[in-house]
Amino acid sequence: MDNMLARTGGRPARRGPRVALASVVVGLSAVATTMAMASGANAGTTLGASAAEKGRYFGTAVAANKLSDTTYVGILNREFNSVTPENEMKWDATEPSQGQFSFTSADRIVNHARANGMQVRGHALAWHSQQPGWAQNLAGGALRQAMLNHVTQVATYYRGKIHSWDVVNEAFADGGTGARRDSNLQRTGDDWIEAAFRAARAADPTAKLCYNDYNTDGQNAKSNAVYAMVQDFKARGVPIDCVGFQSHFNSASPVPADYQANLQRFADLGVDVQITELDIEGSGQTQADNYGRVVRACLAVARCTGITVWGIRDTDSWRASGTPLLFDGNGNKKPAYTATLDALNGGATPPPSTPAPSTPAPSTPPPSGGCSATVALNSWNGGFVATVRVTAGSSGTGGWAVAVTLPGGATVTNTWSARATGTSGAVTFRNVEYNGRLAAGATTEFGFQGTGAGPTAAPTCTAS
Ligand code: 9MR
Repeated sequence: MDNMLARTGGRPARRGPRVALASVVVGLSAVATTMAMASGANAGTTLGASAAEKGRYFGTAVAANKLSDTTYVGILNREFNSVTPENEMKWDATEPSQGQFSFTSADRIVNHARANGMQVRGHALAWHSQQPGWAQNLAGGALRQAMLNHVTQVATYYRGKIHSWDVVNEAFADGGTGARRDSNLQRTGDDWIEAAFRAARAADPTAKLCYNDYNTDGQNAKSNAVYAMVQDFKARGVPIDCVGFQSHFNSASPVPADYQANLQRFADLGVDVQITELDIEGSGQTQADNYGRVVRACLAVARCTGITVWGIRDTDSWRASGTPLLFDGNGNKKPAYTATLDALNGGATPPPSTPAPSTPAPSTPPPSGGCSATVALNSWNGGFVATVRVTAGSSGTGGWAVAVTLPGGATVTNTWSARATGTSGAVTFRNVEYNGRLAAGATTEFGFQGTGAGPTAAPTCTAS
């Protein structure tokens, strides 16, 4: 590990779970995670330092039970400046019984990373796979609520420690349909993905929020469907900051010819792109060339902010027989390692631009005038998510306040993109810094989550 990077991560890990759902608001704030930039002696000689010279991170999946393997830890600390827990943050690991959270294994990885100046990618909050048995047996409103609670609790516990979260993993089907993957989560309603992103933003406004998938590395029906979703999220103000491309390659699924172009078209939507689970089956120069291509593609896309390989040594891989990684079973560097390092040290490319917040604030001075608001409700037995659309009147707004009346017994548990006053009965939601100023006819959205029944009466909007 590069010493310069090590010094950037010196804050002590905070211990002990934070409690339940925040009852007041966490407003969406611009995500400004400072990239560790190395310029020290190791630049050009290790993956992490060389990537940092290009304004990127270079990470690996880590398994907590290997942190006692000295060869493994030696390579980890020397070469990488980002880690992704391979299994330890998944739903089955972190909430084995409903409402009972277990962070011991994930904490081992997070604490190791922080002690060594490495960033952490959180993986994964909501996924059809690796669910605990109790969640597999839930459906409908109960599952939706359990999923949102899981997202909220885990993202809250790790608030401030996660560079990027894979909020939703693998939600689209393979094949040519571009459809969503059928799953218990999908059967709770199409909006489960955006609900998860909103809950994650409310819980940790500092983490970048990613959608992560495989077989989306080139342009195809599946990646087109993800593209359309991201485009729609950006248009409607659903908080999404990044798209993860897993990049598991082998002879049946090679690095696509349009890999770089595909990364670029997503970046052009206004999100960061990240290579999240890279492994390439093979050996020798062919494998090395493929690694080089992938790294150069990322460096050529300004908003490709980092690369994570899915394990350290071939023997650590979920596909060990395909020898898909950068180090052999003895921890020796393979030709693929050299090609990767050479590519990282190659020609100059612009560093990633500072990501824009999901909804940039208009720079025009605040006008005044009226506004109106409508509520779209997604309700289930015992809870709801309300999405409120605010529309400025003919004079525009300099700020707005939306008054909502909740039925008896209902309580607001989470709010995003607004600040709430009160949690039950008459609740007023006011704009946050970036979404108060609306030009005539312009709209913005905020949302809140609650227990009990959602509002039935129309909200009233007051502009300032
Ligand atoms: O590498 C992970 C392996 O140890 C687990 O057994 C497997 C179970 O689903 O998940 C592997 O990681 C997956 C990742 O979480 C999501 N994308 C596909 C990865 C490889 O299966």
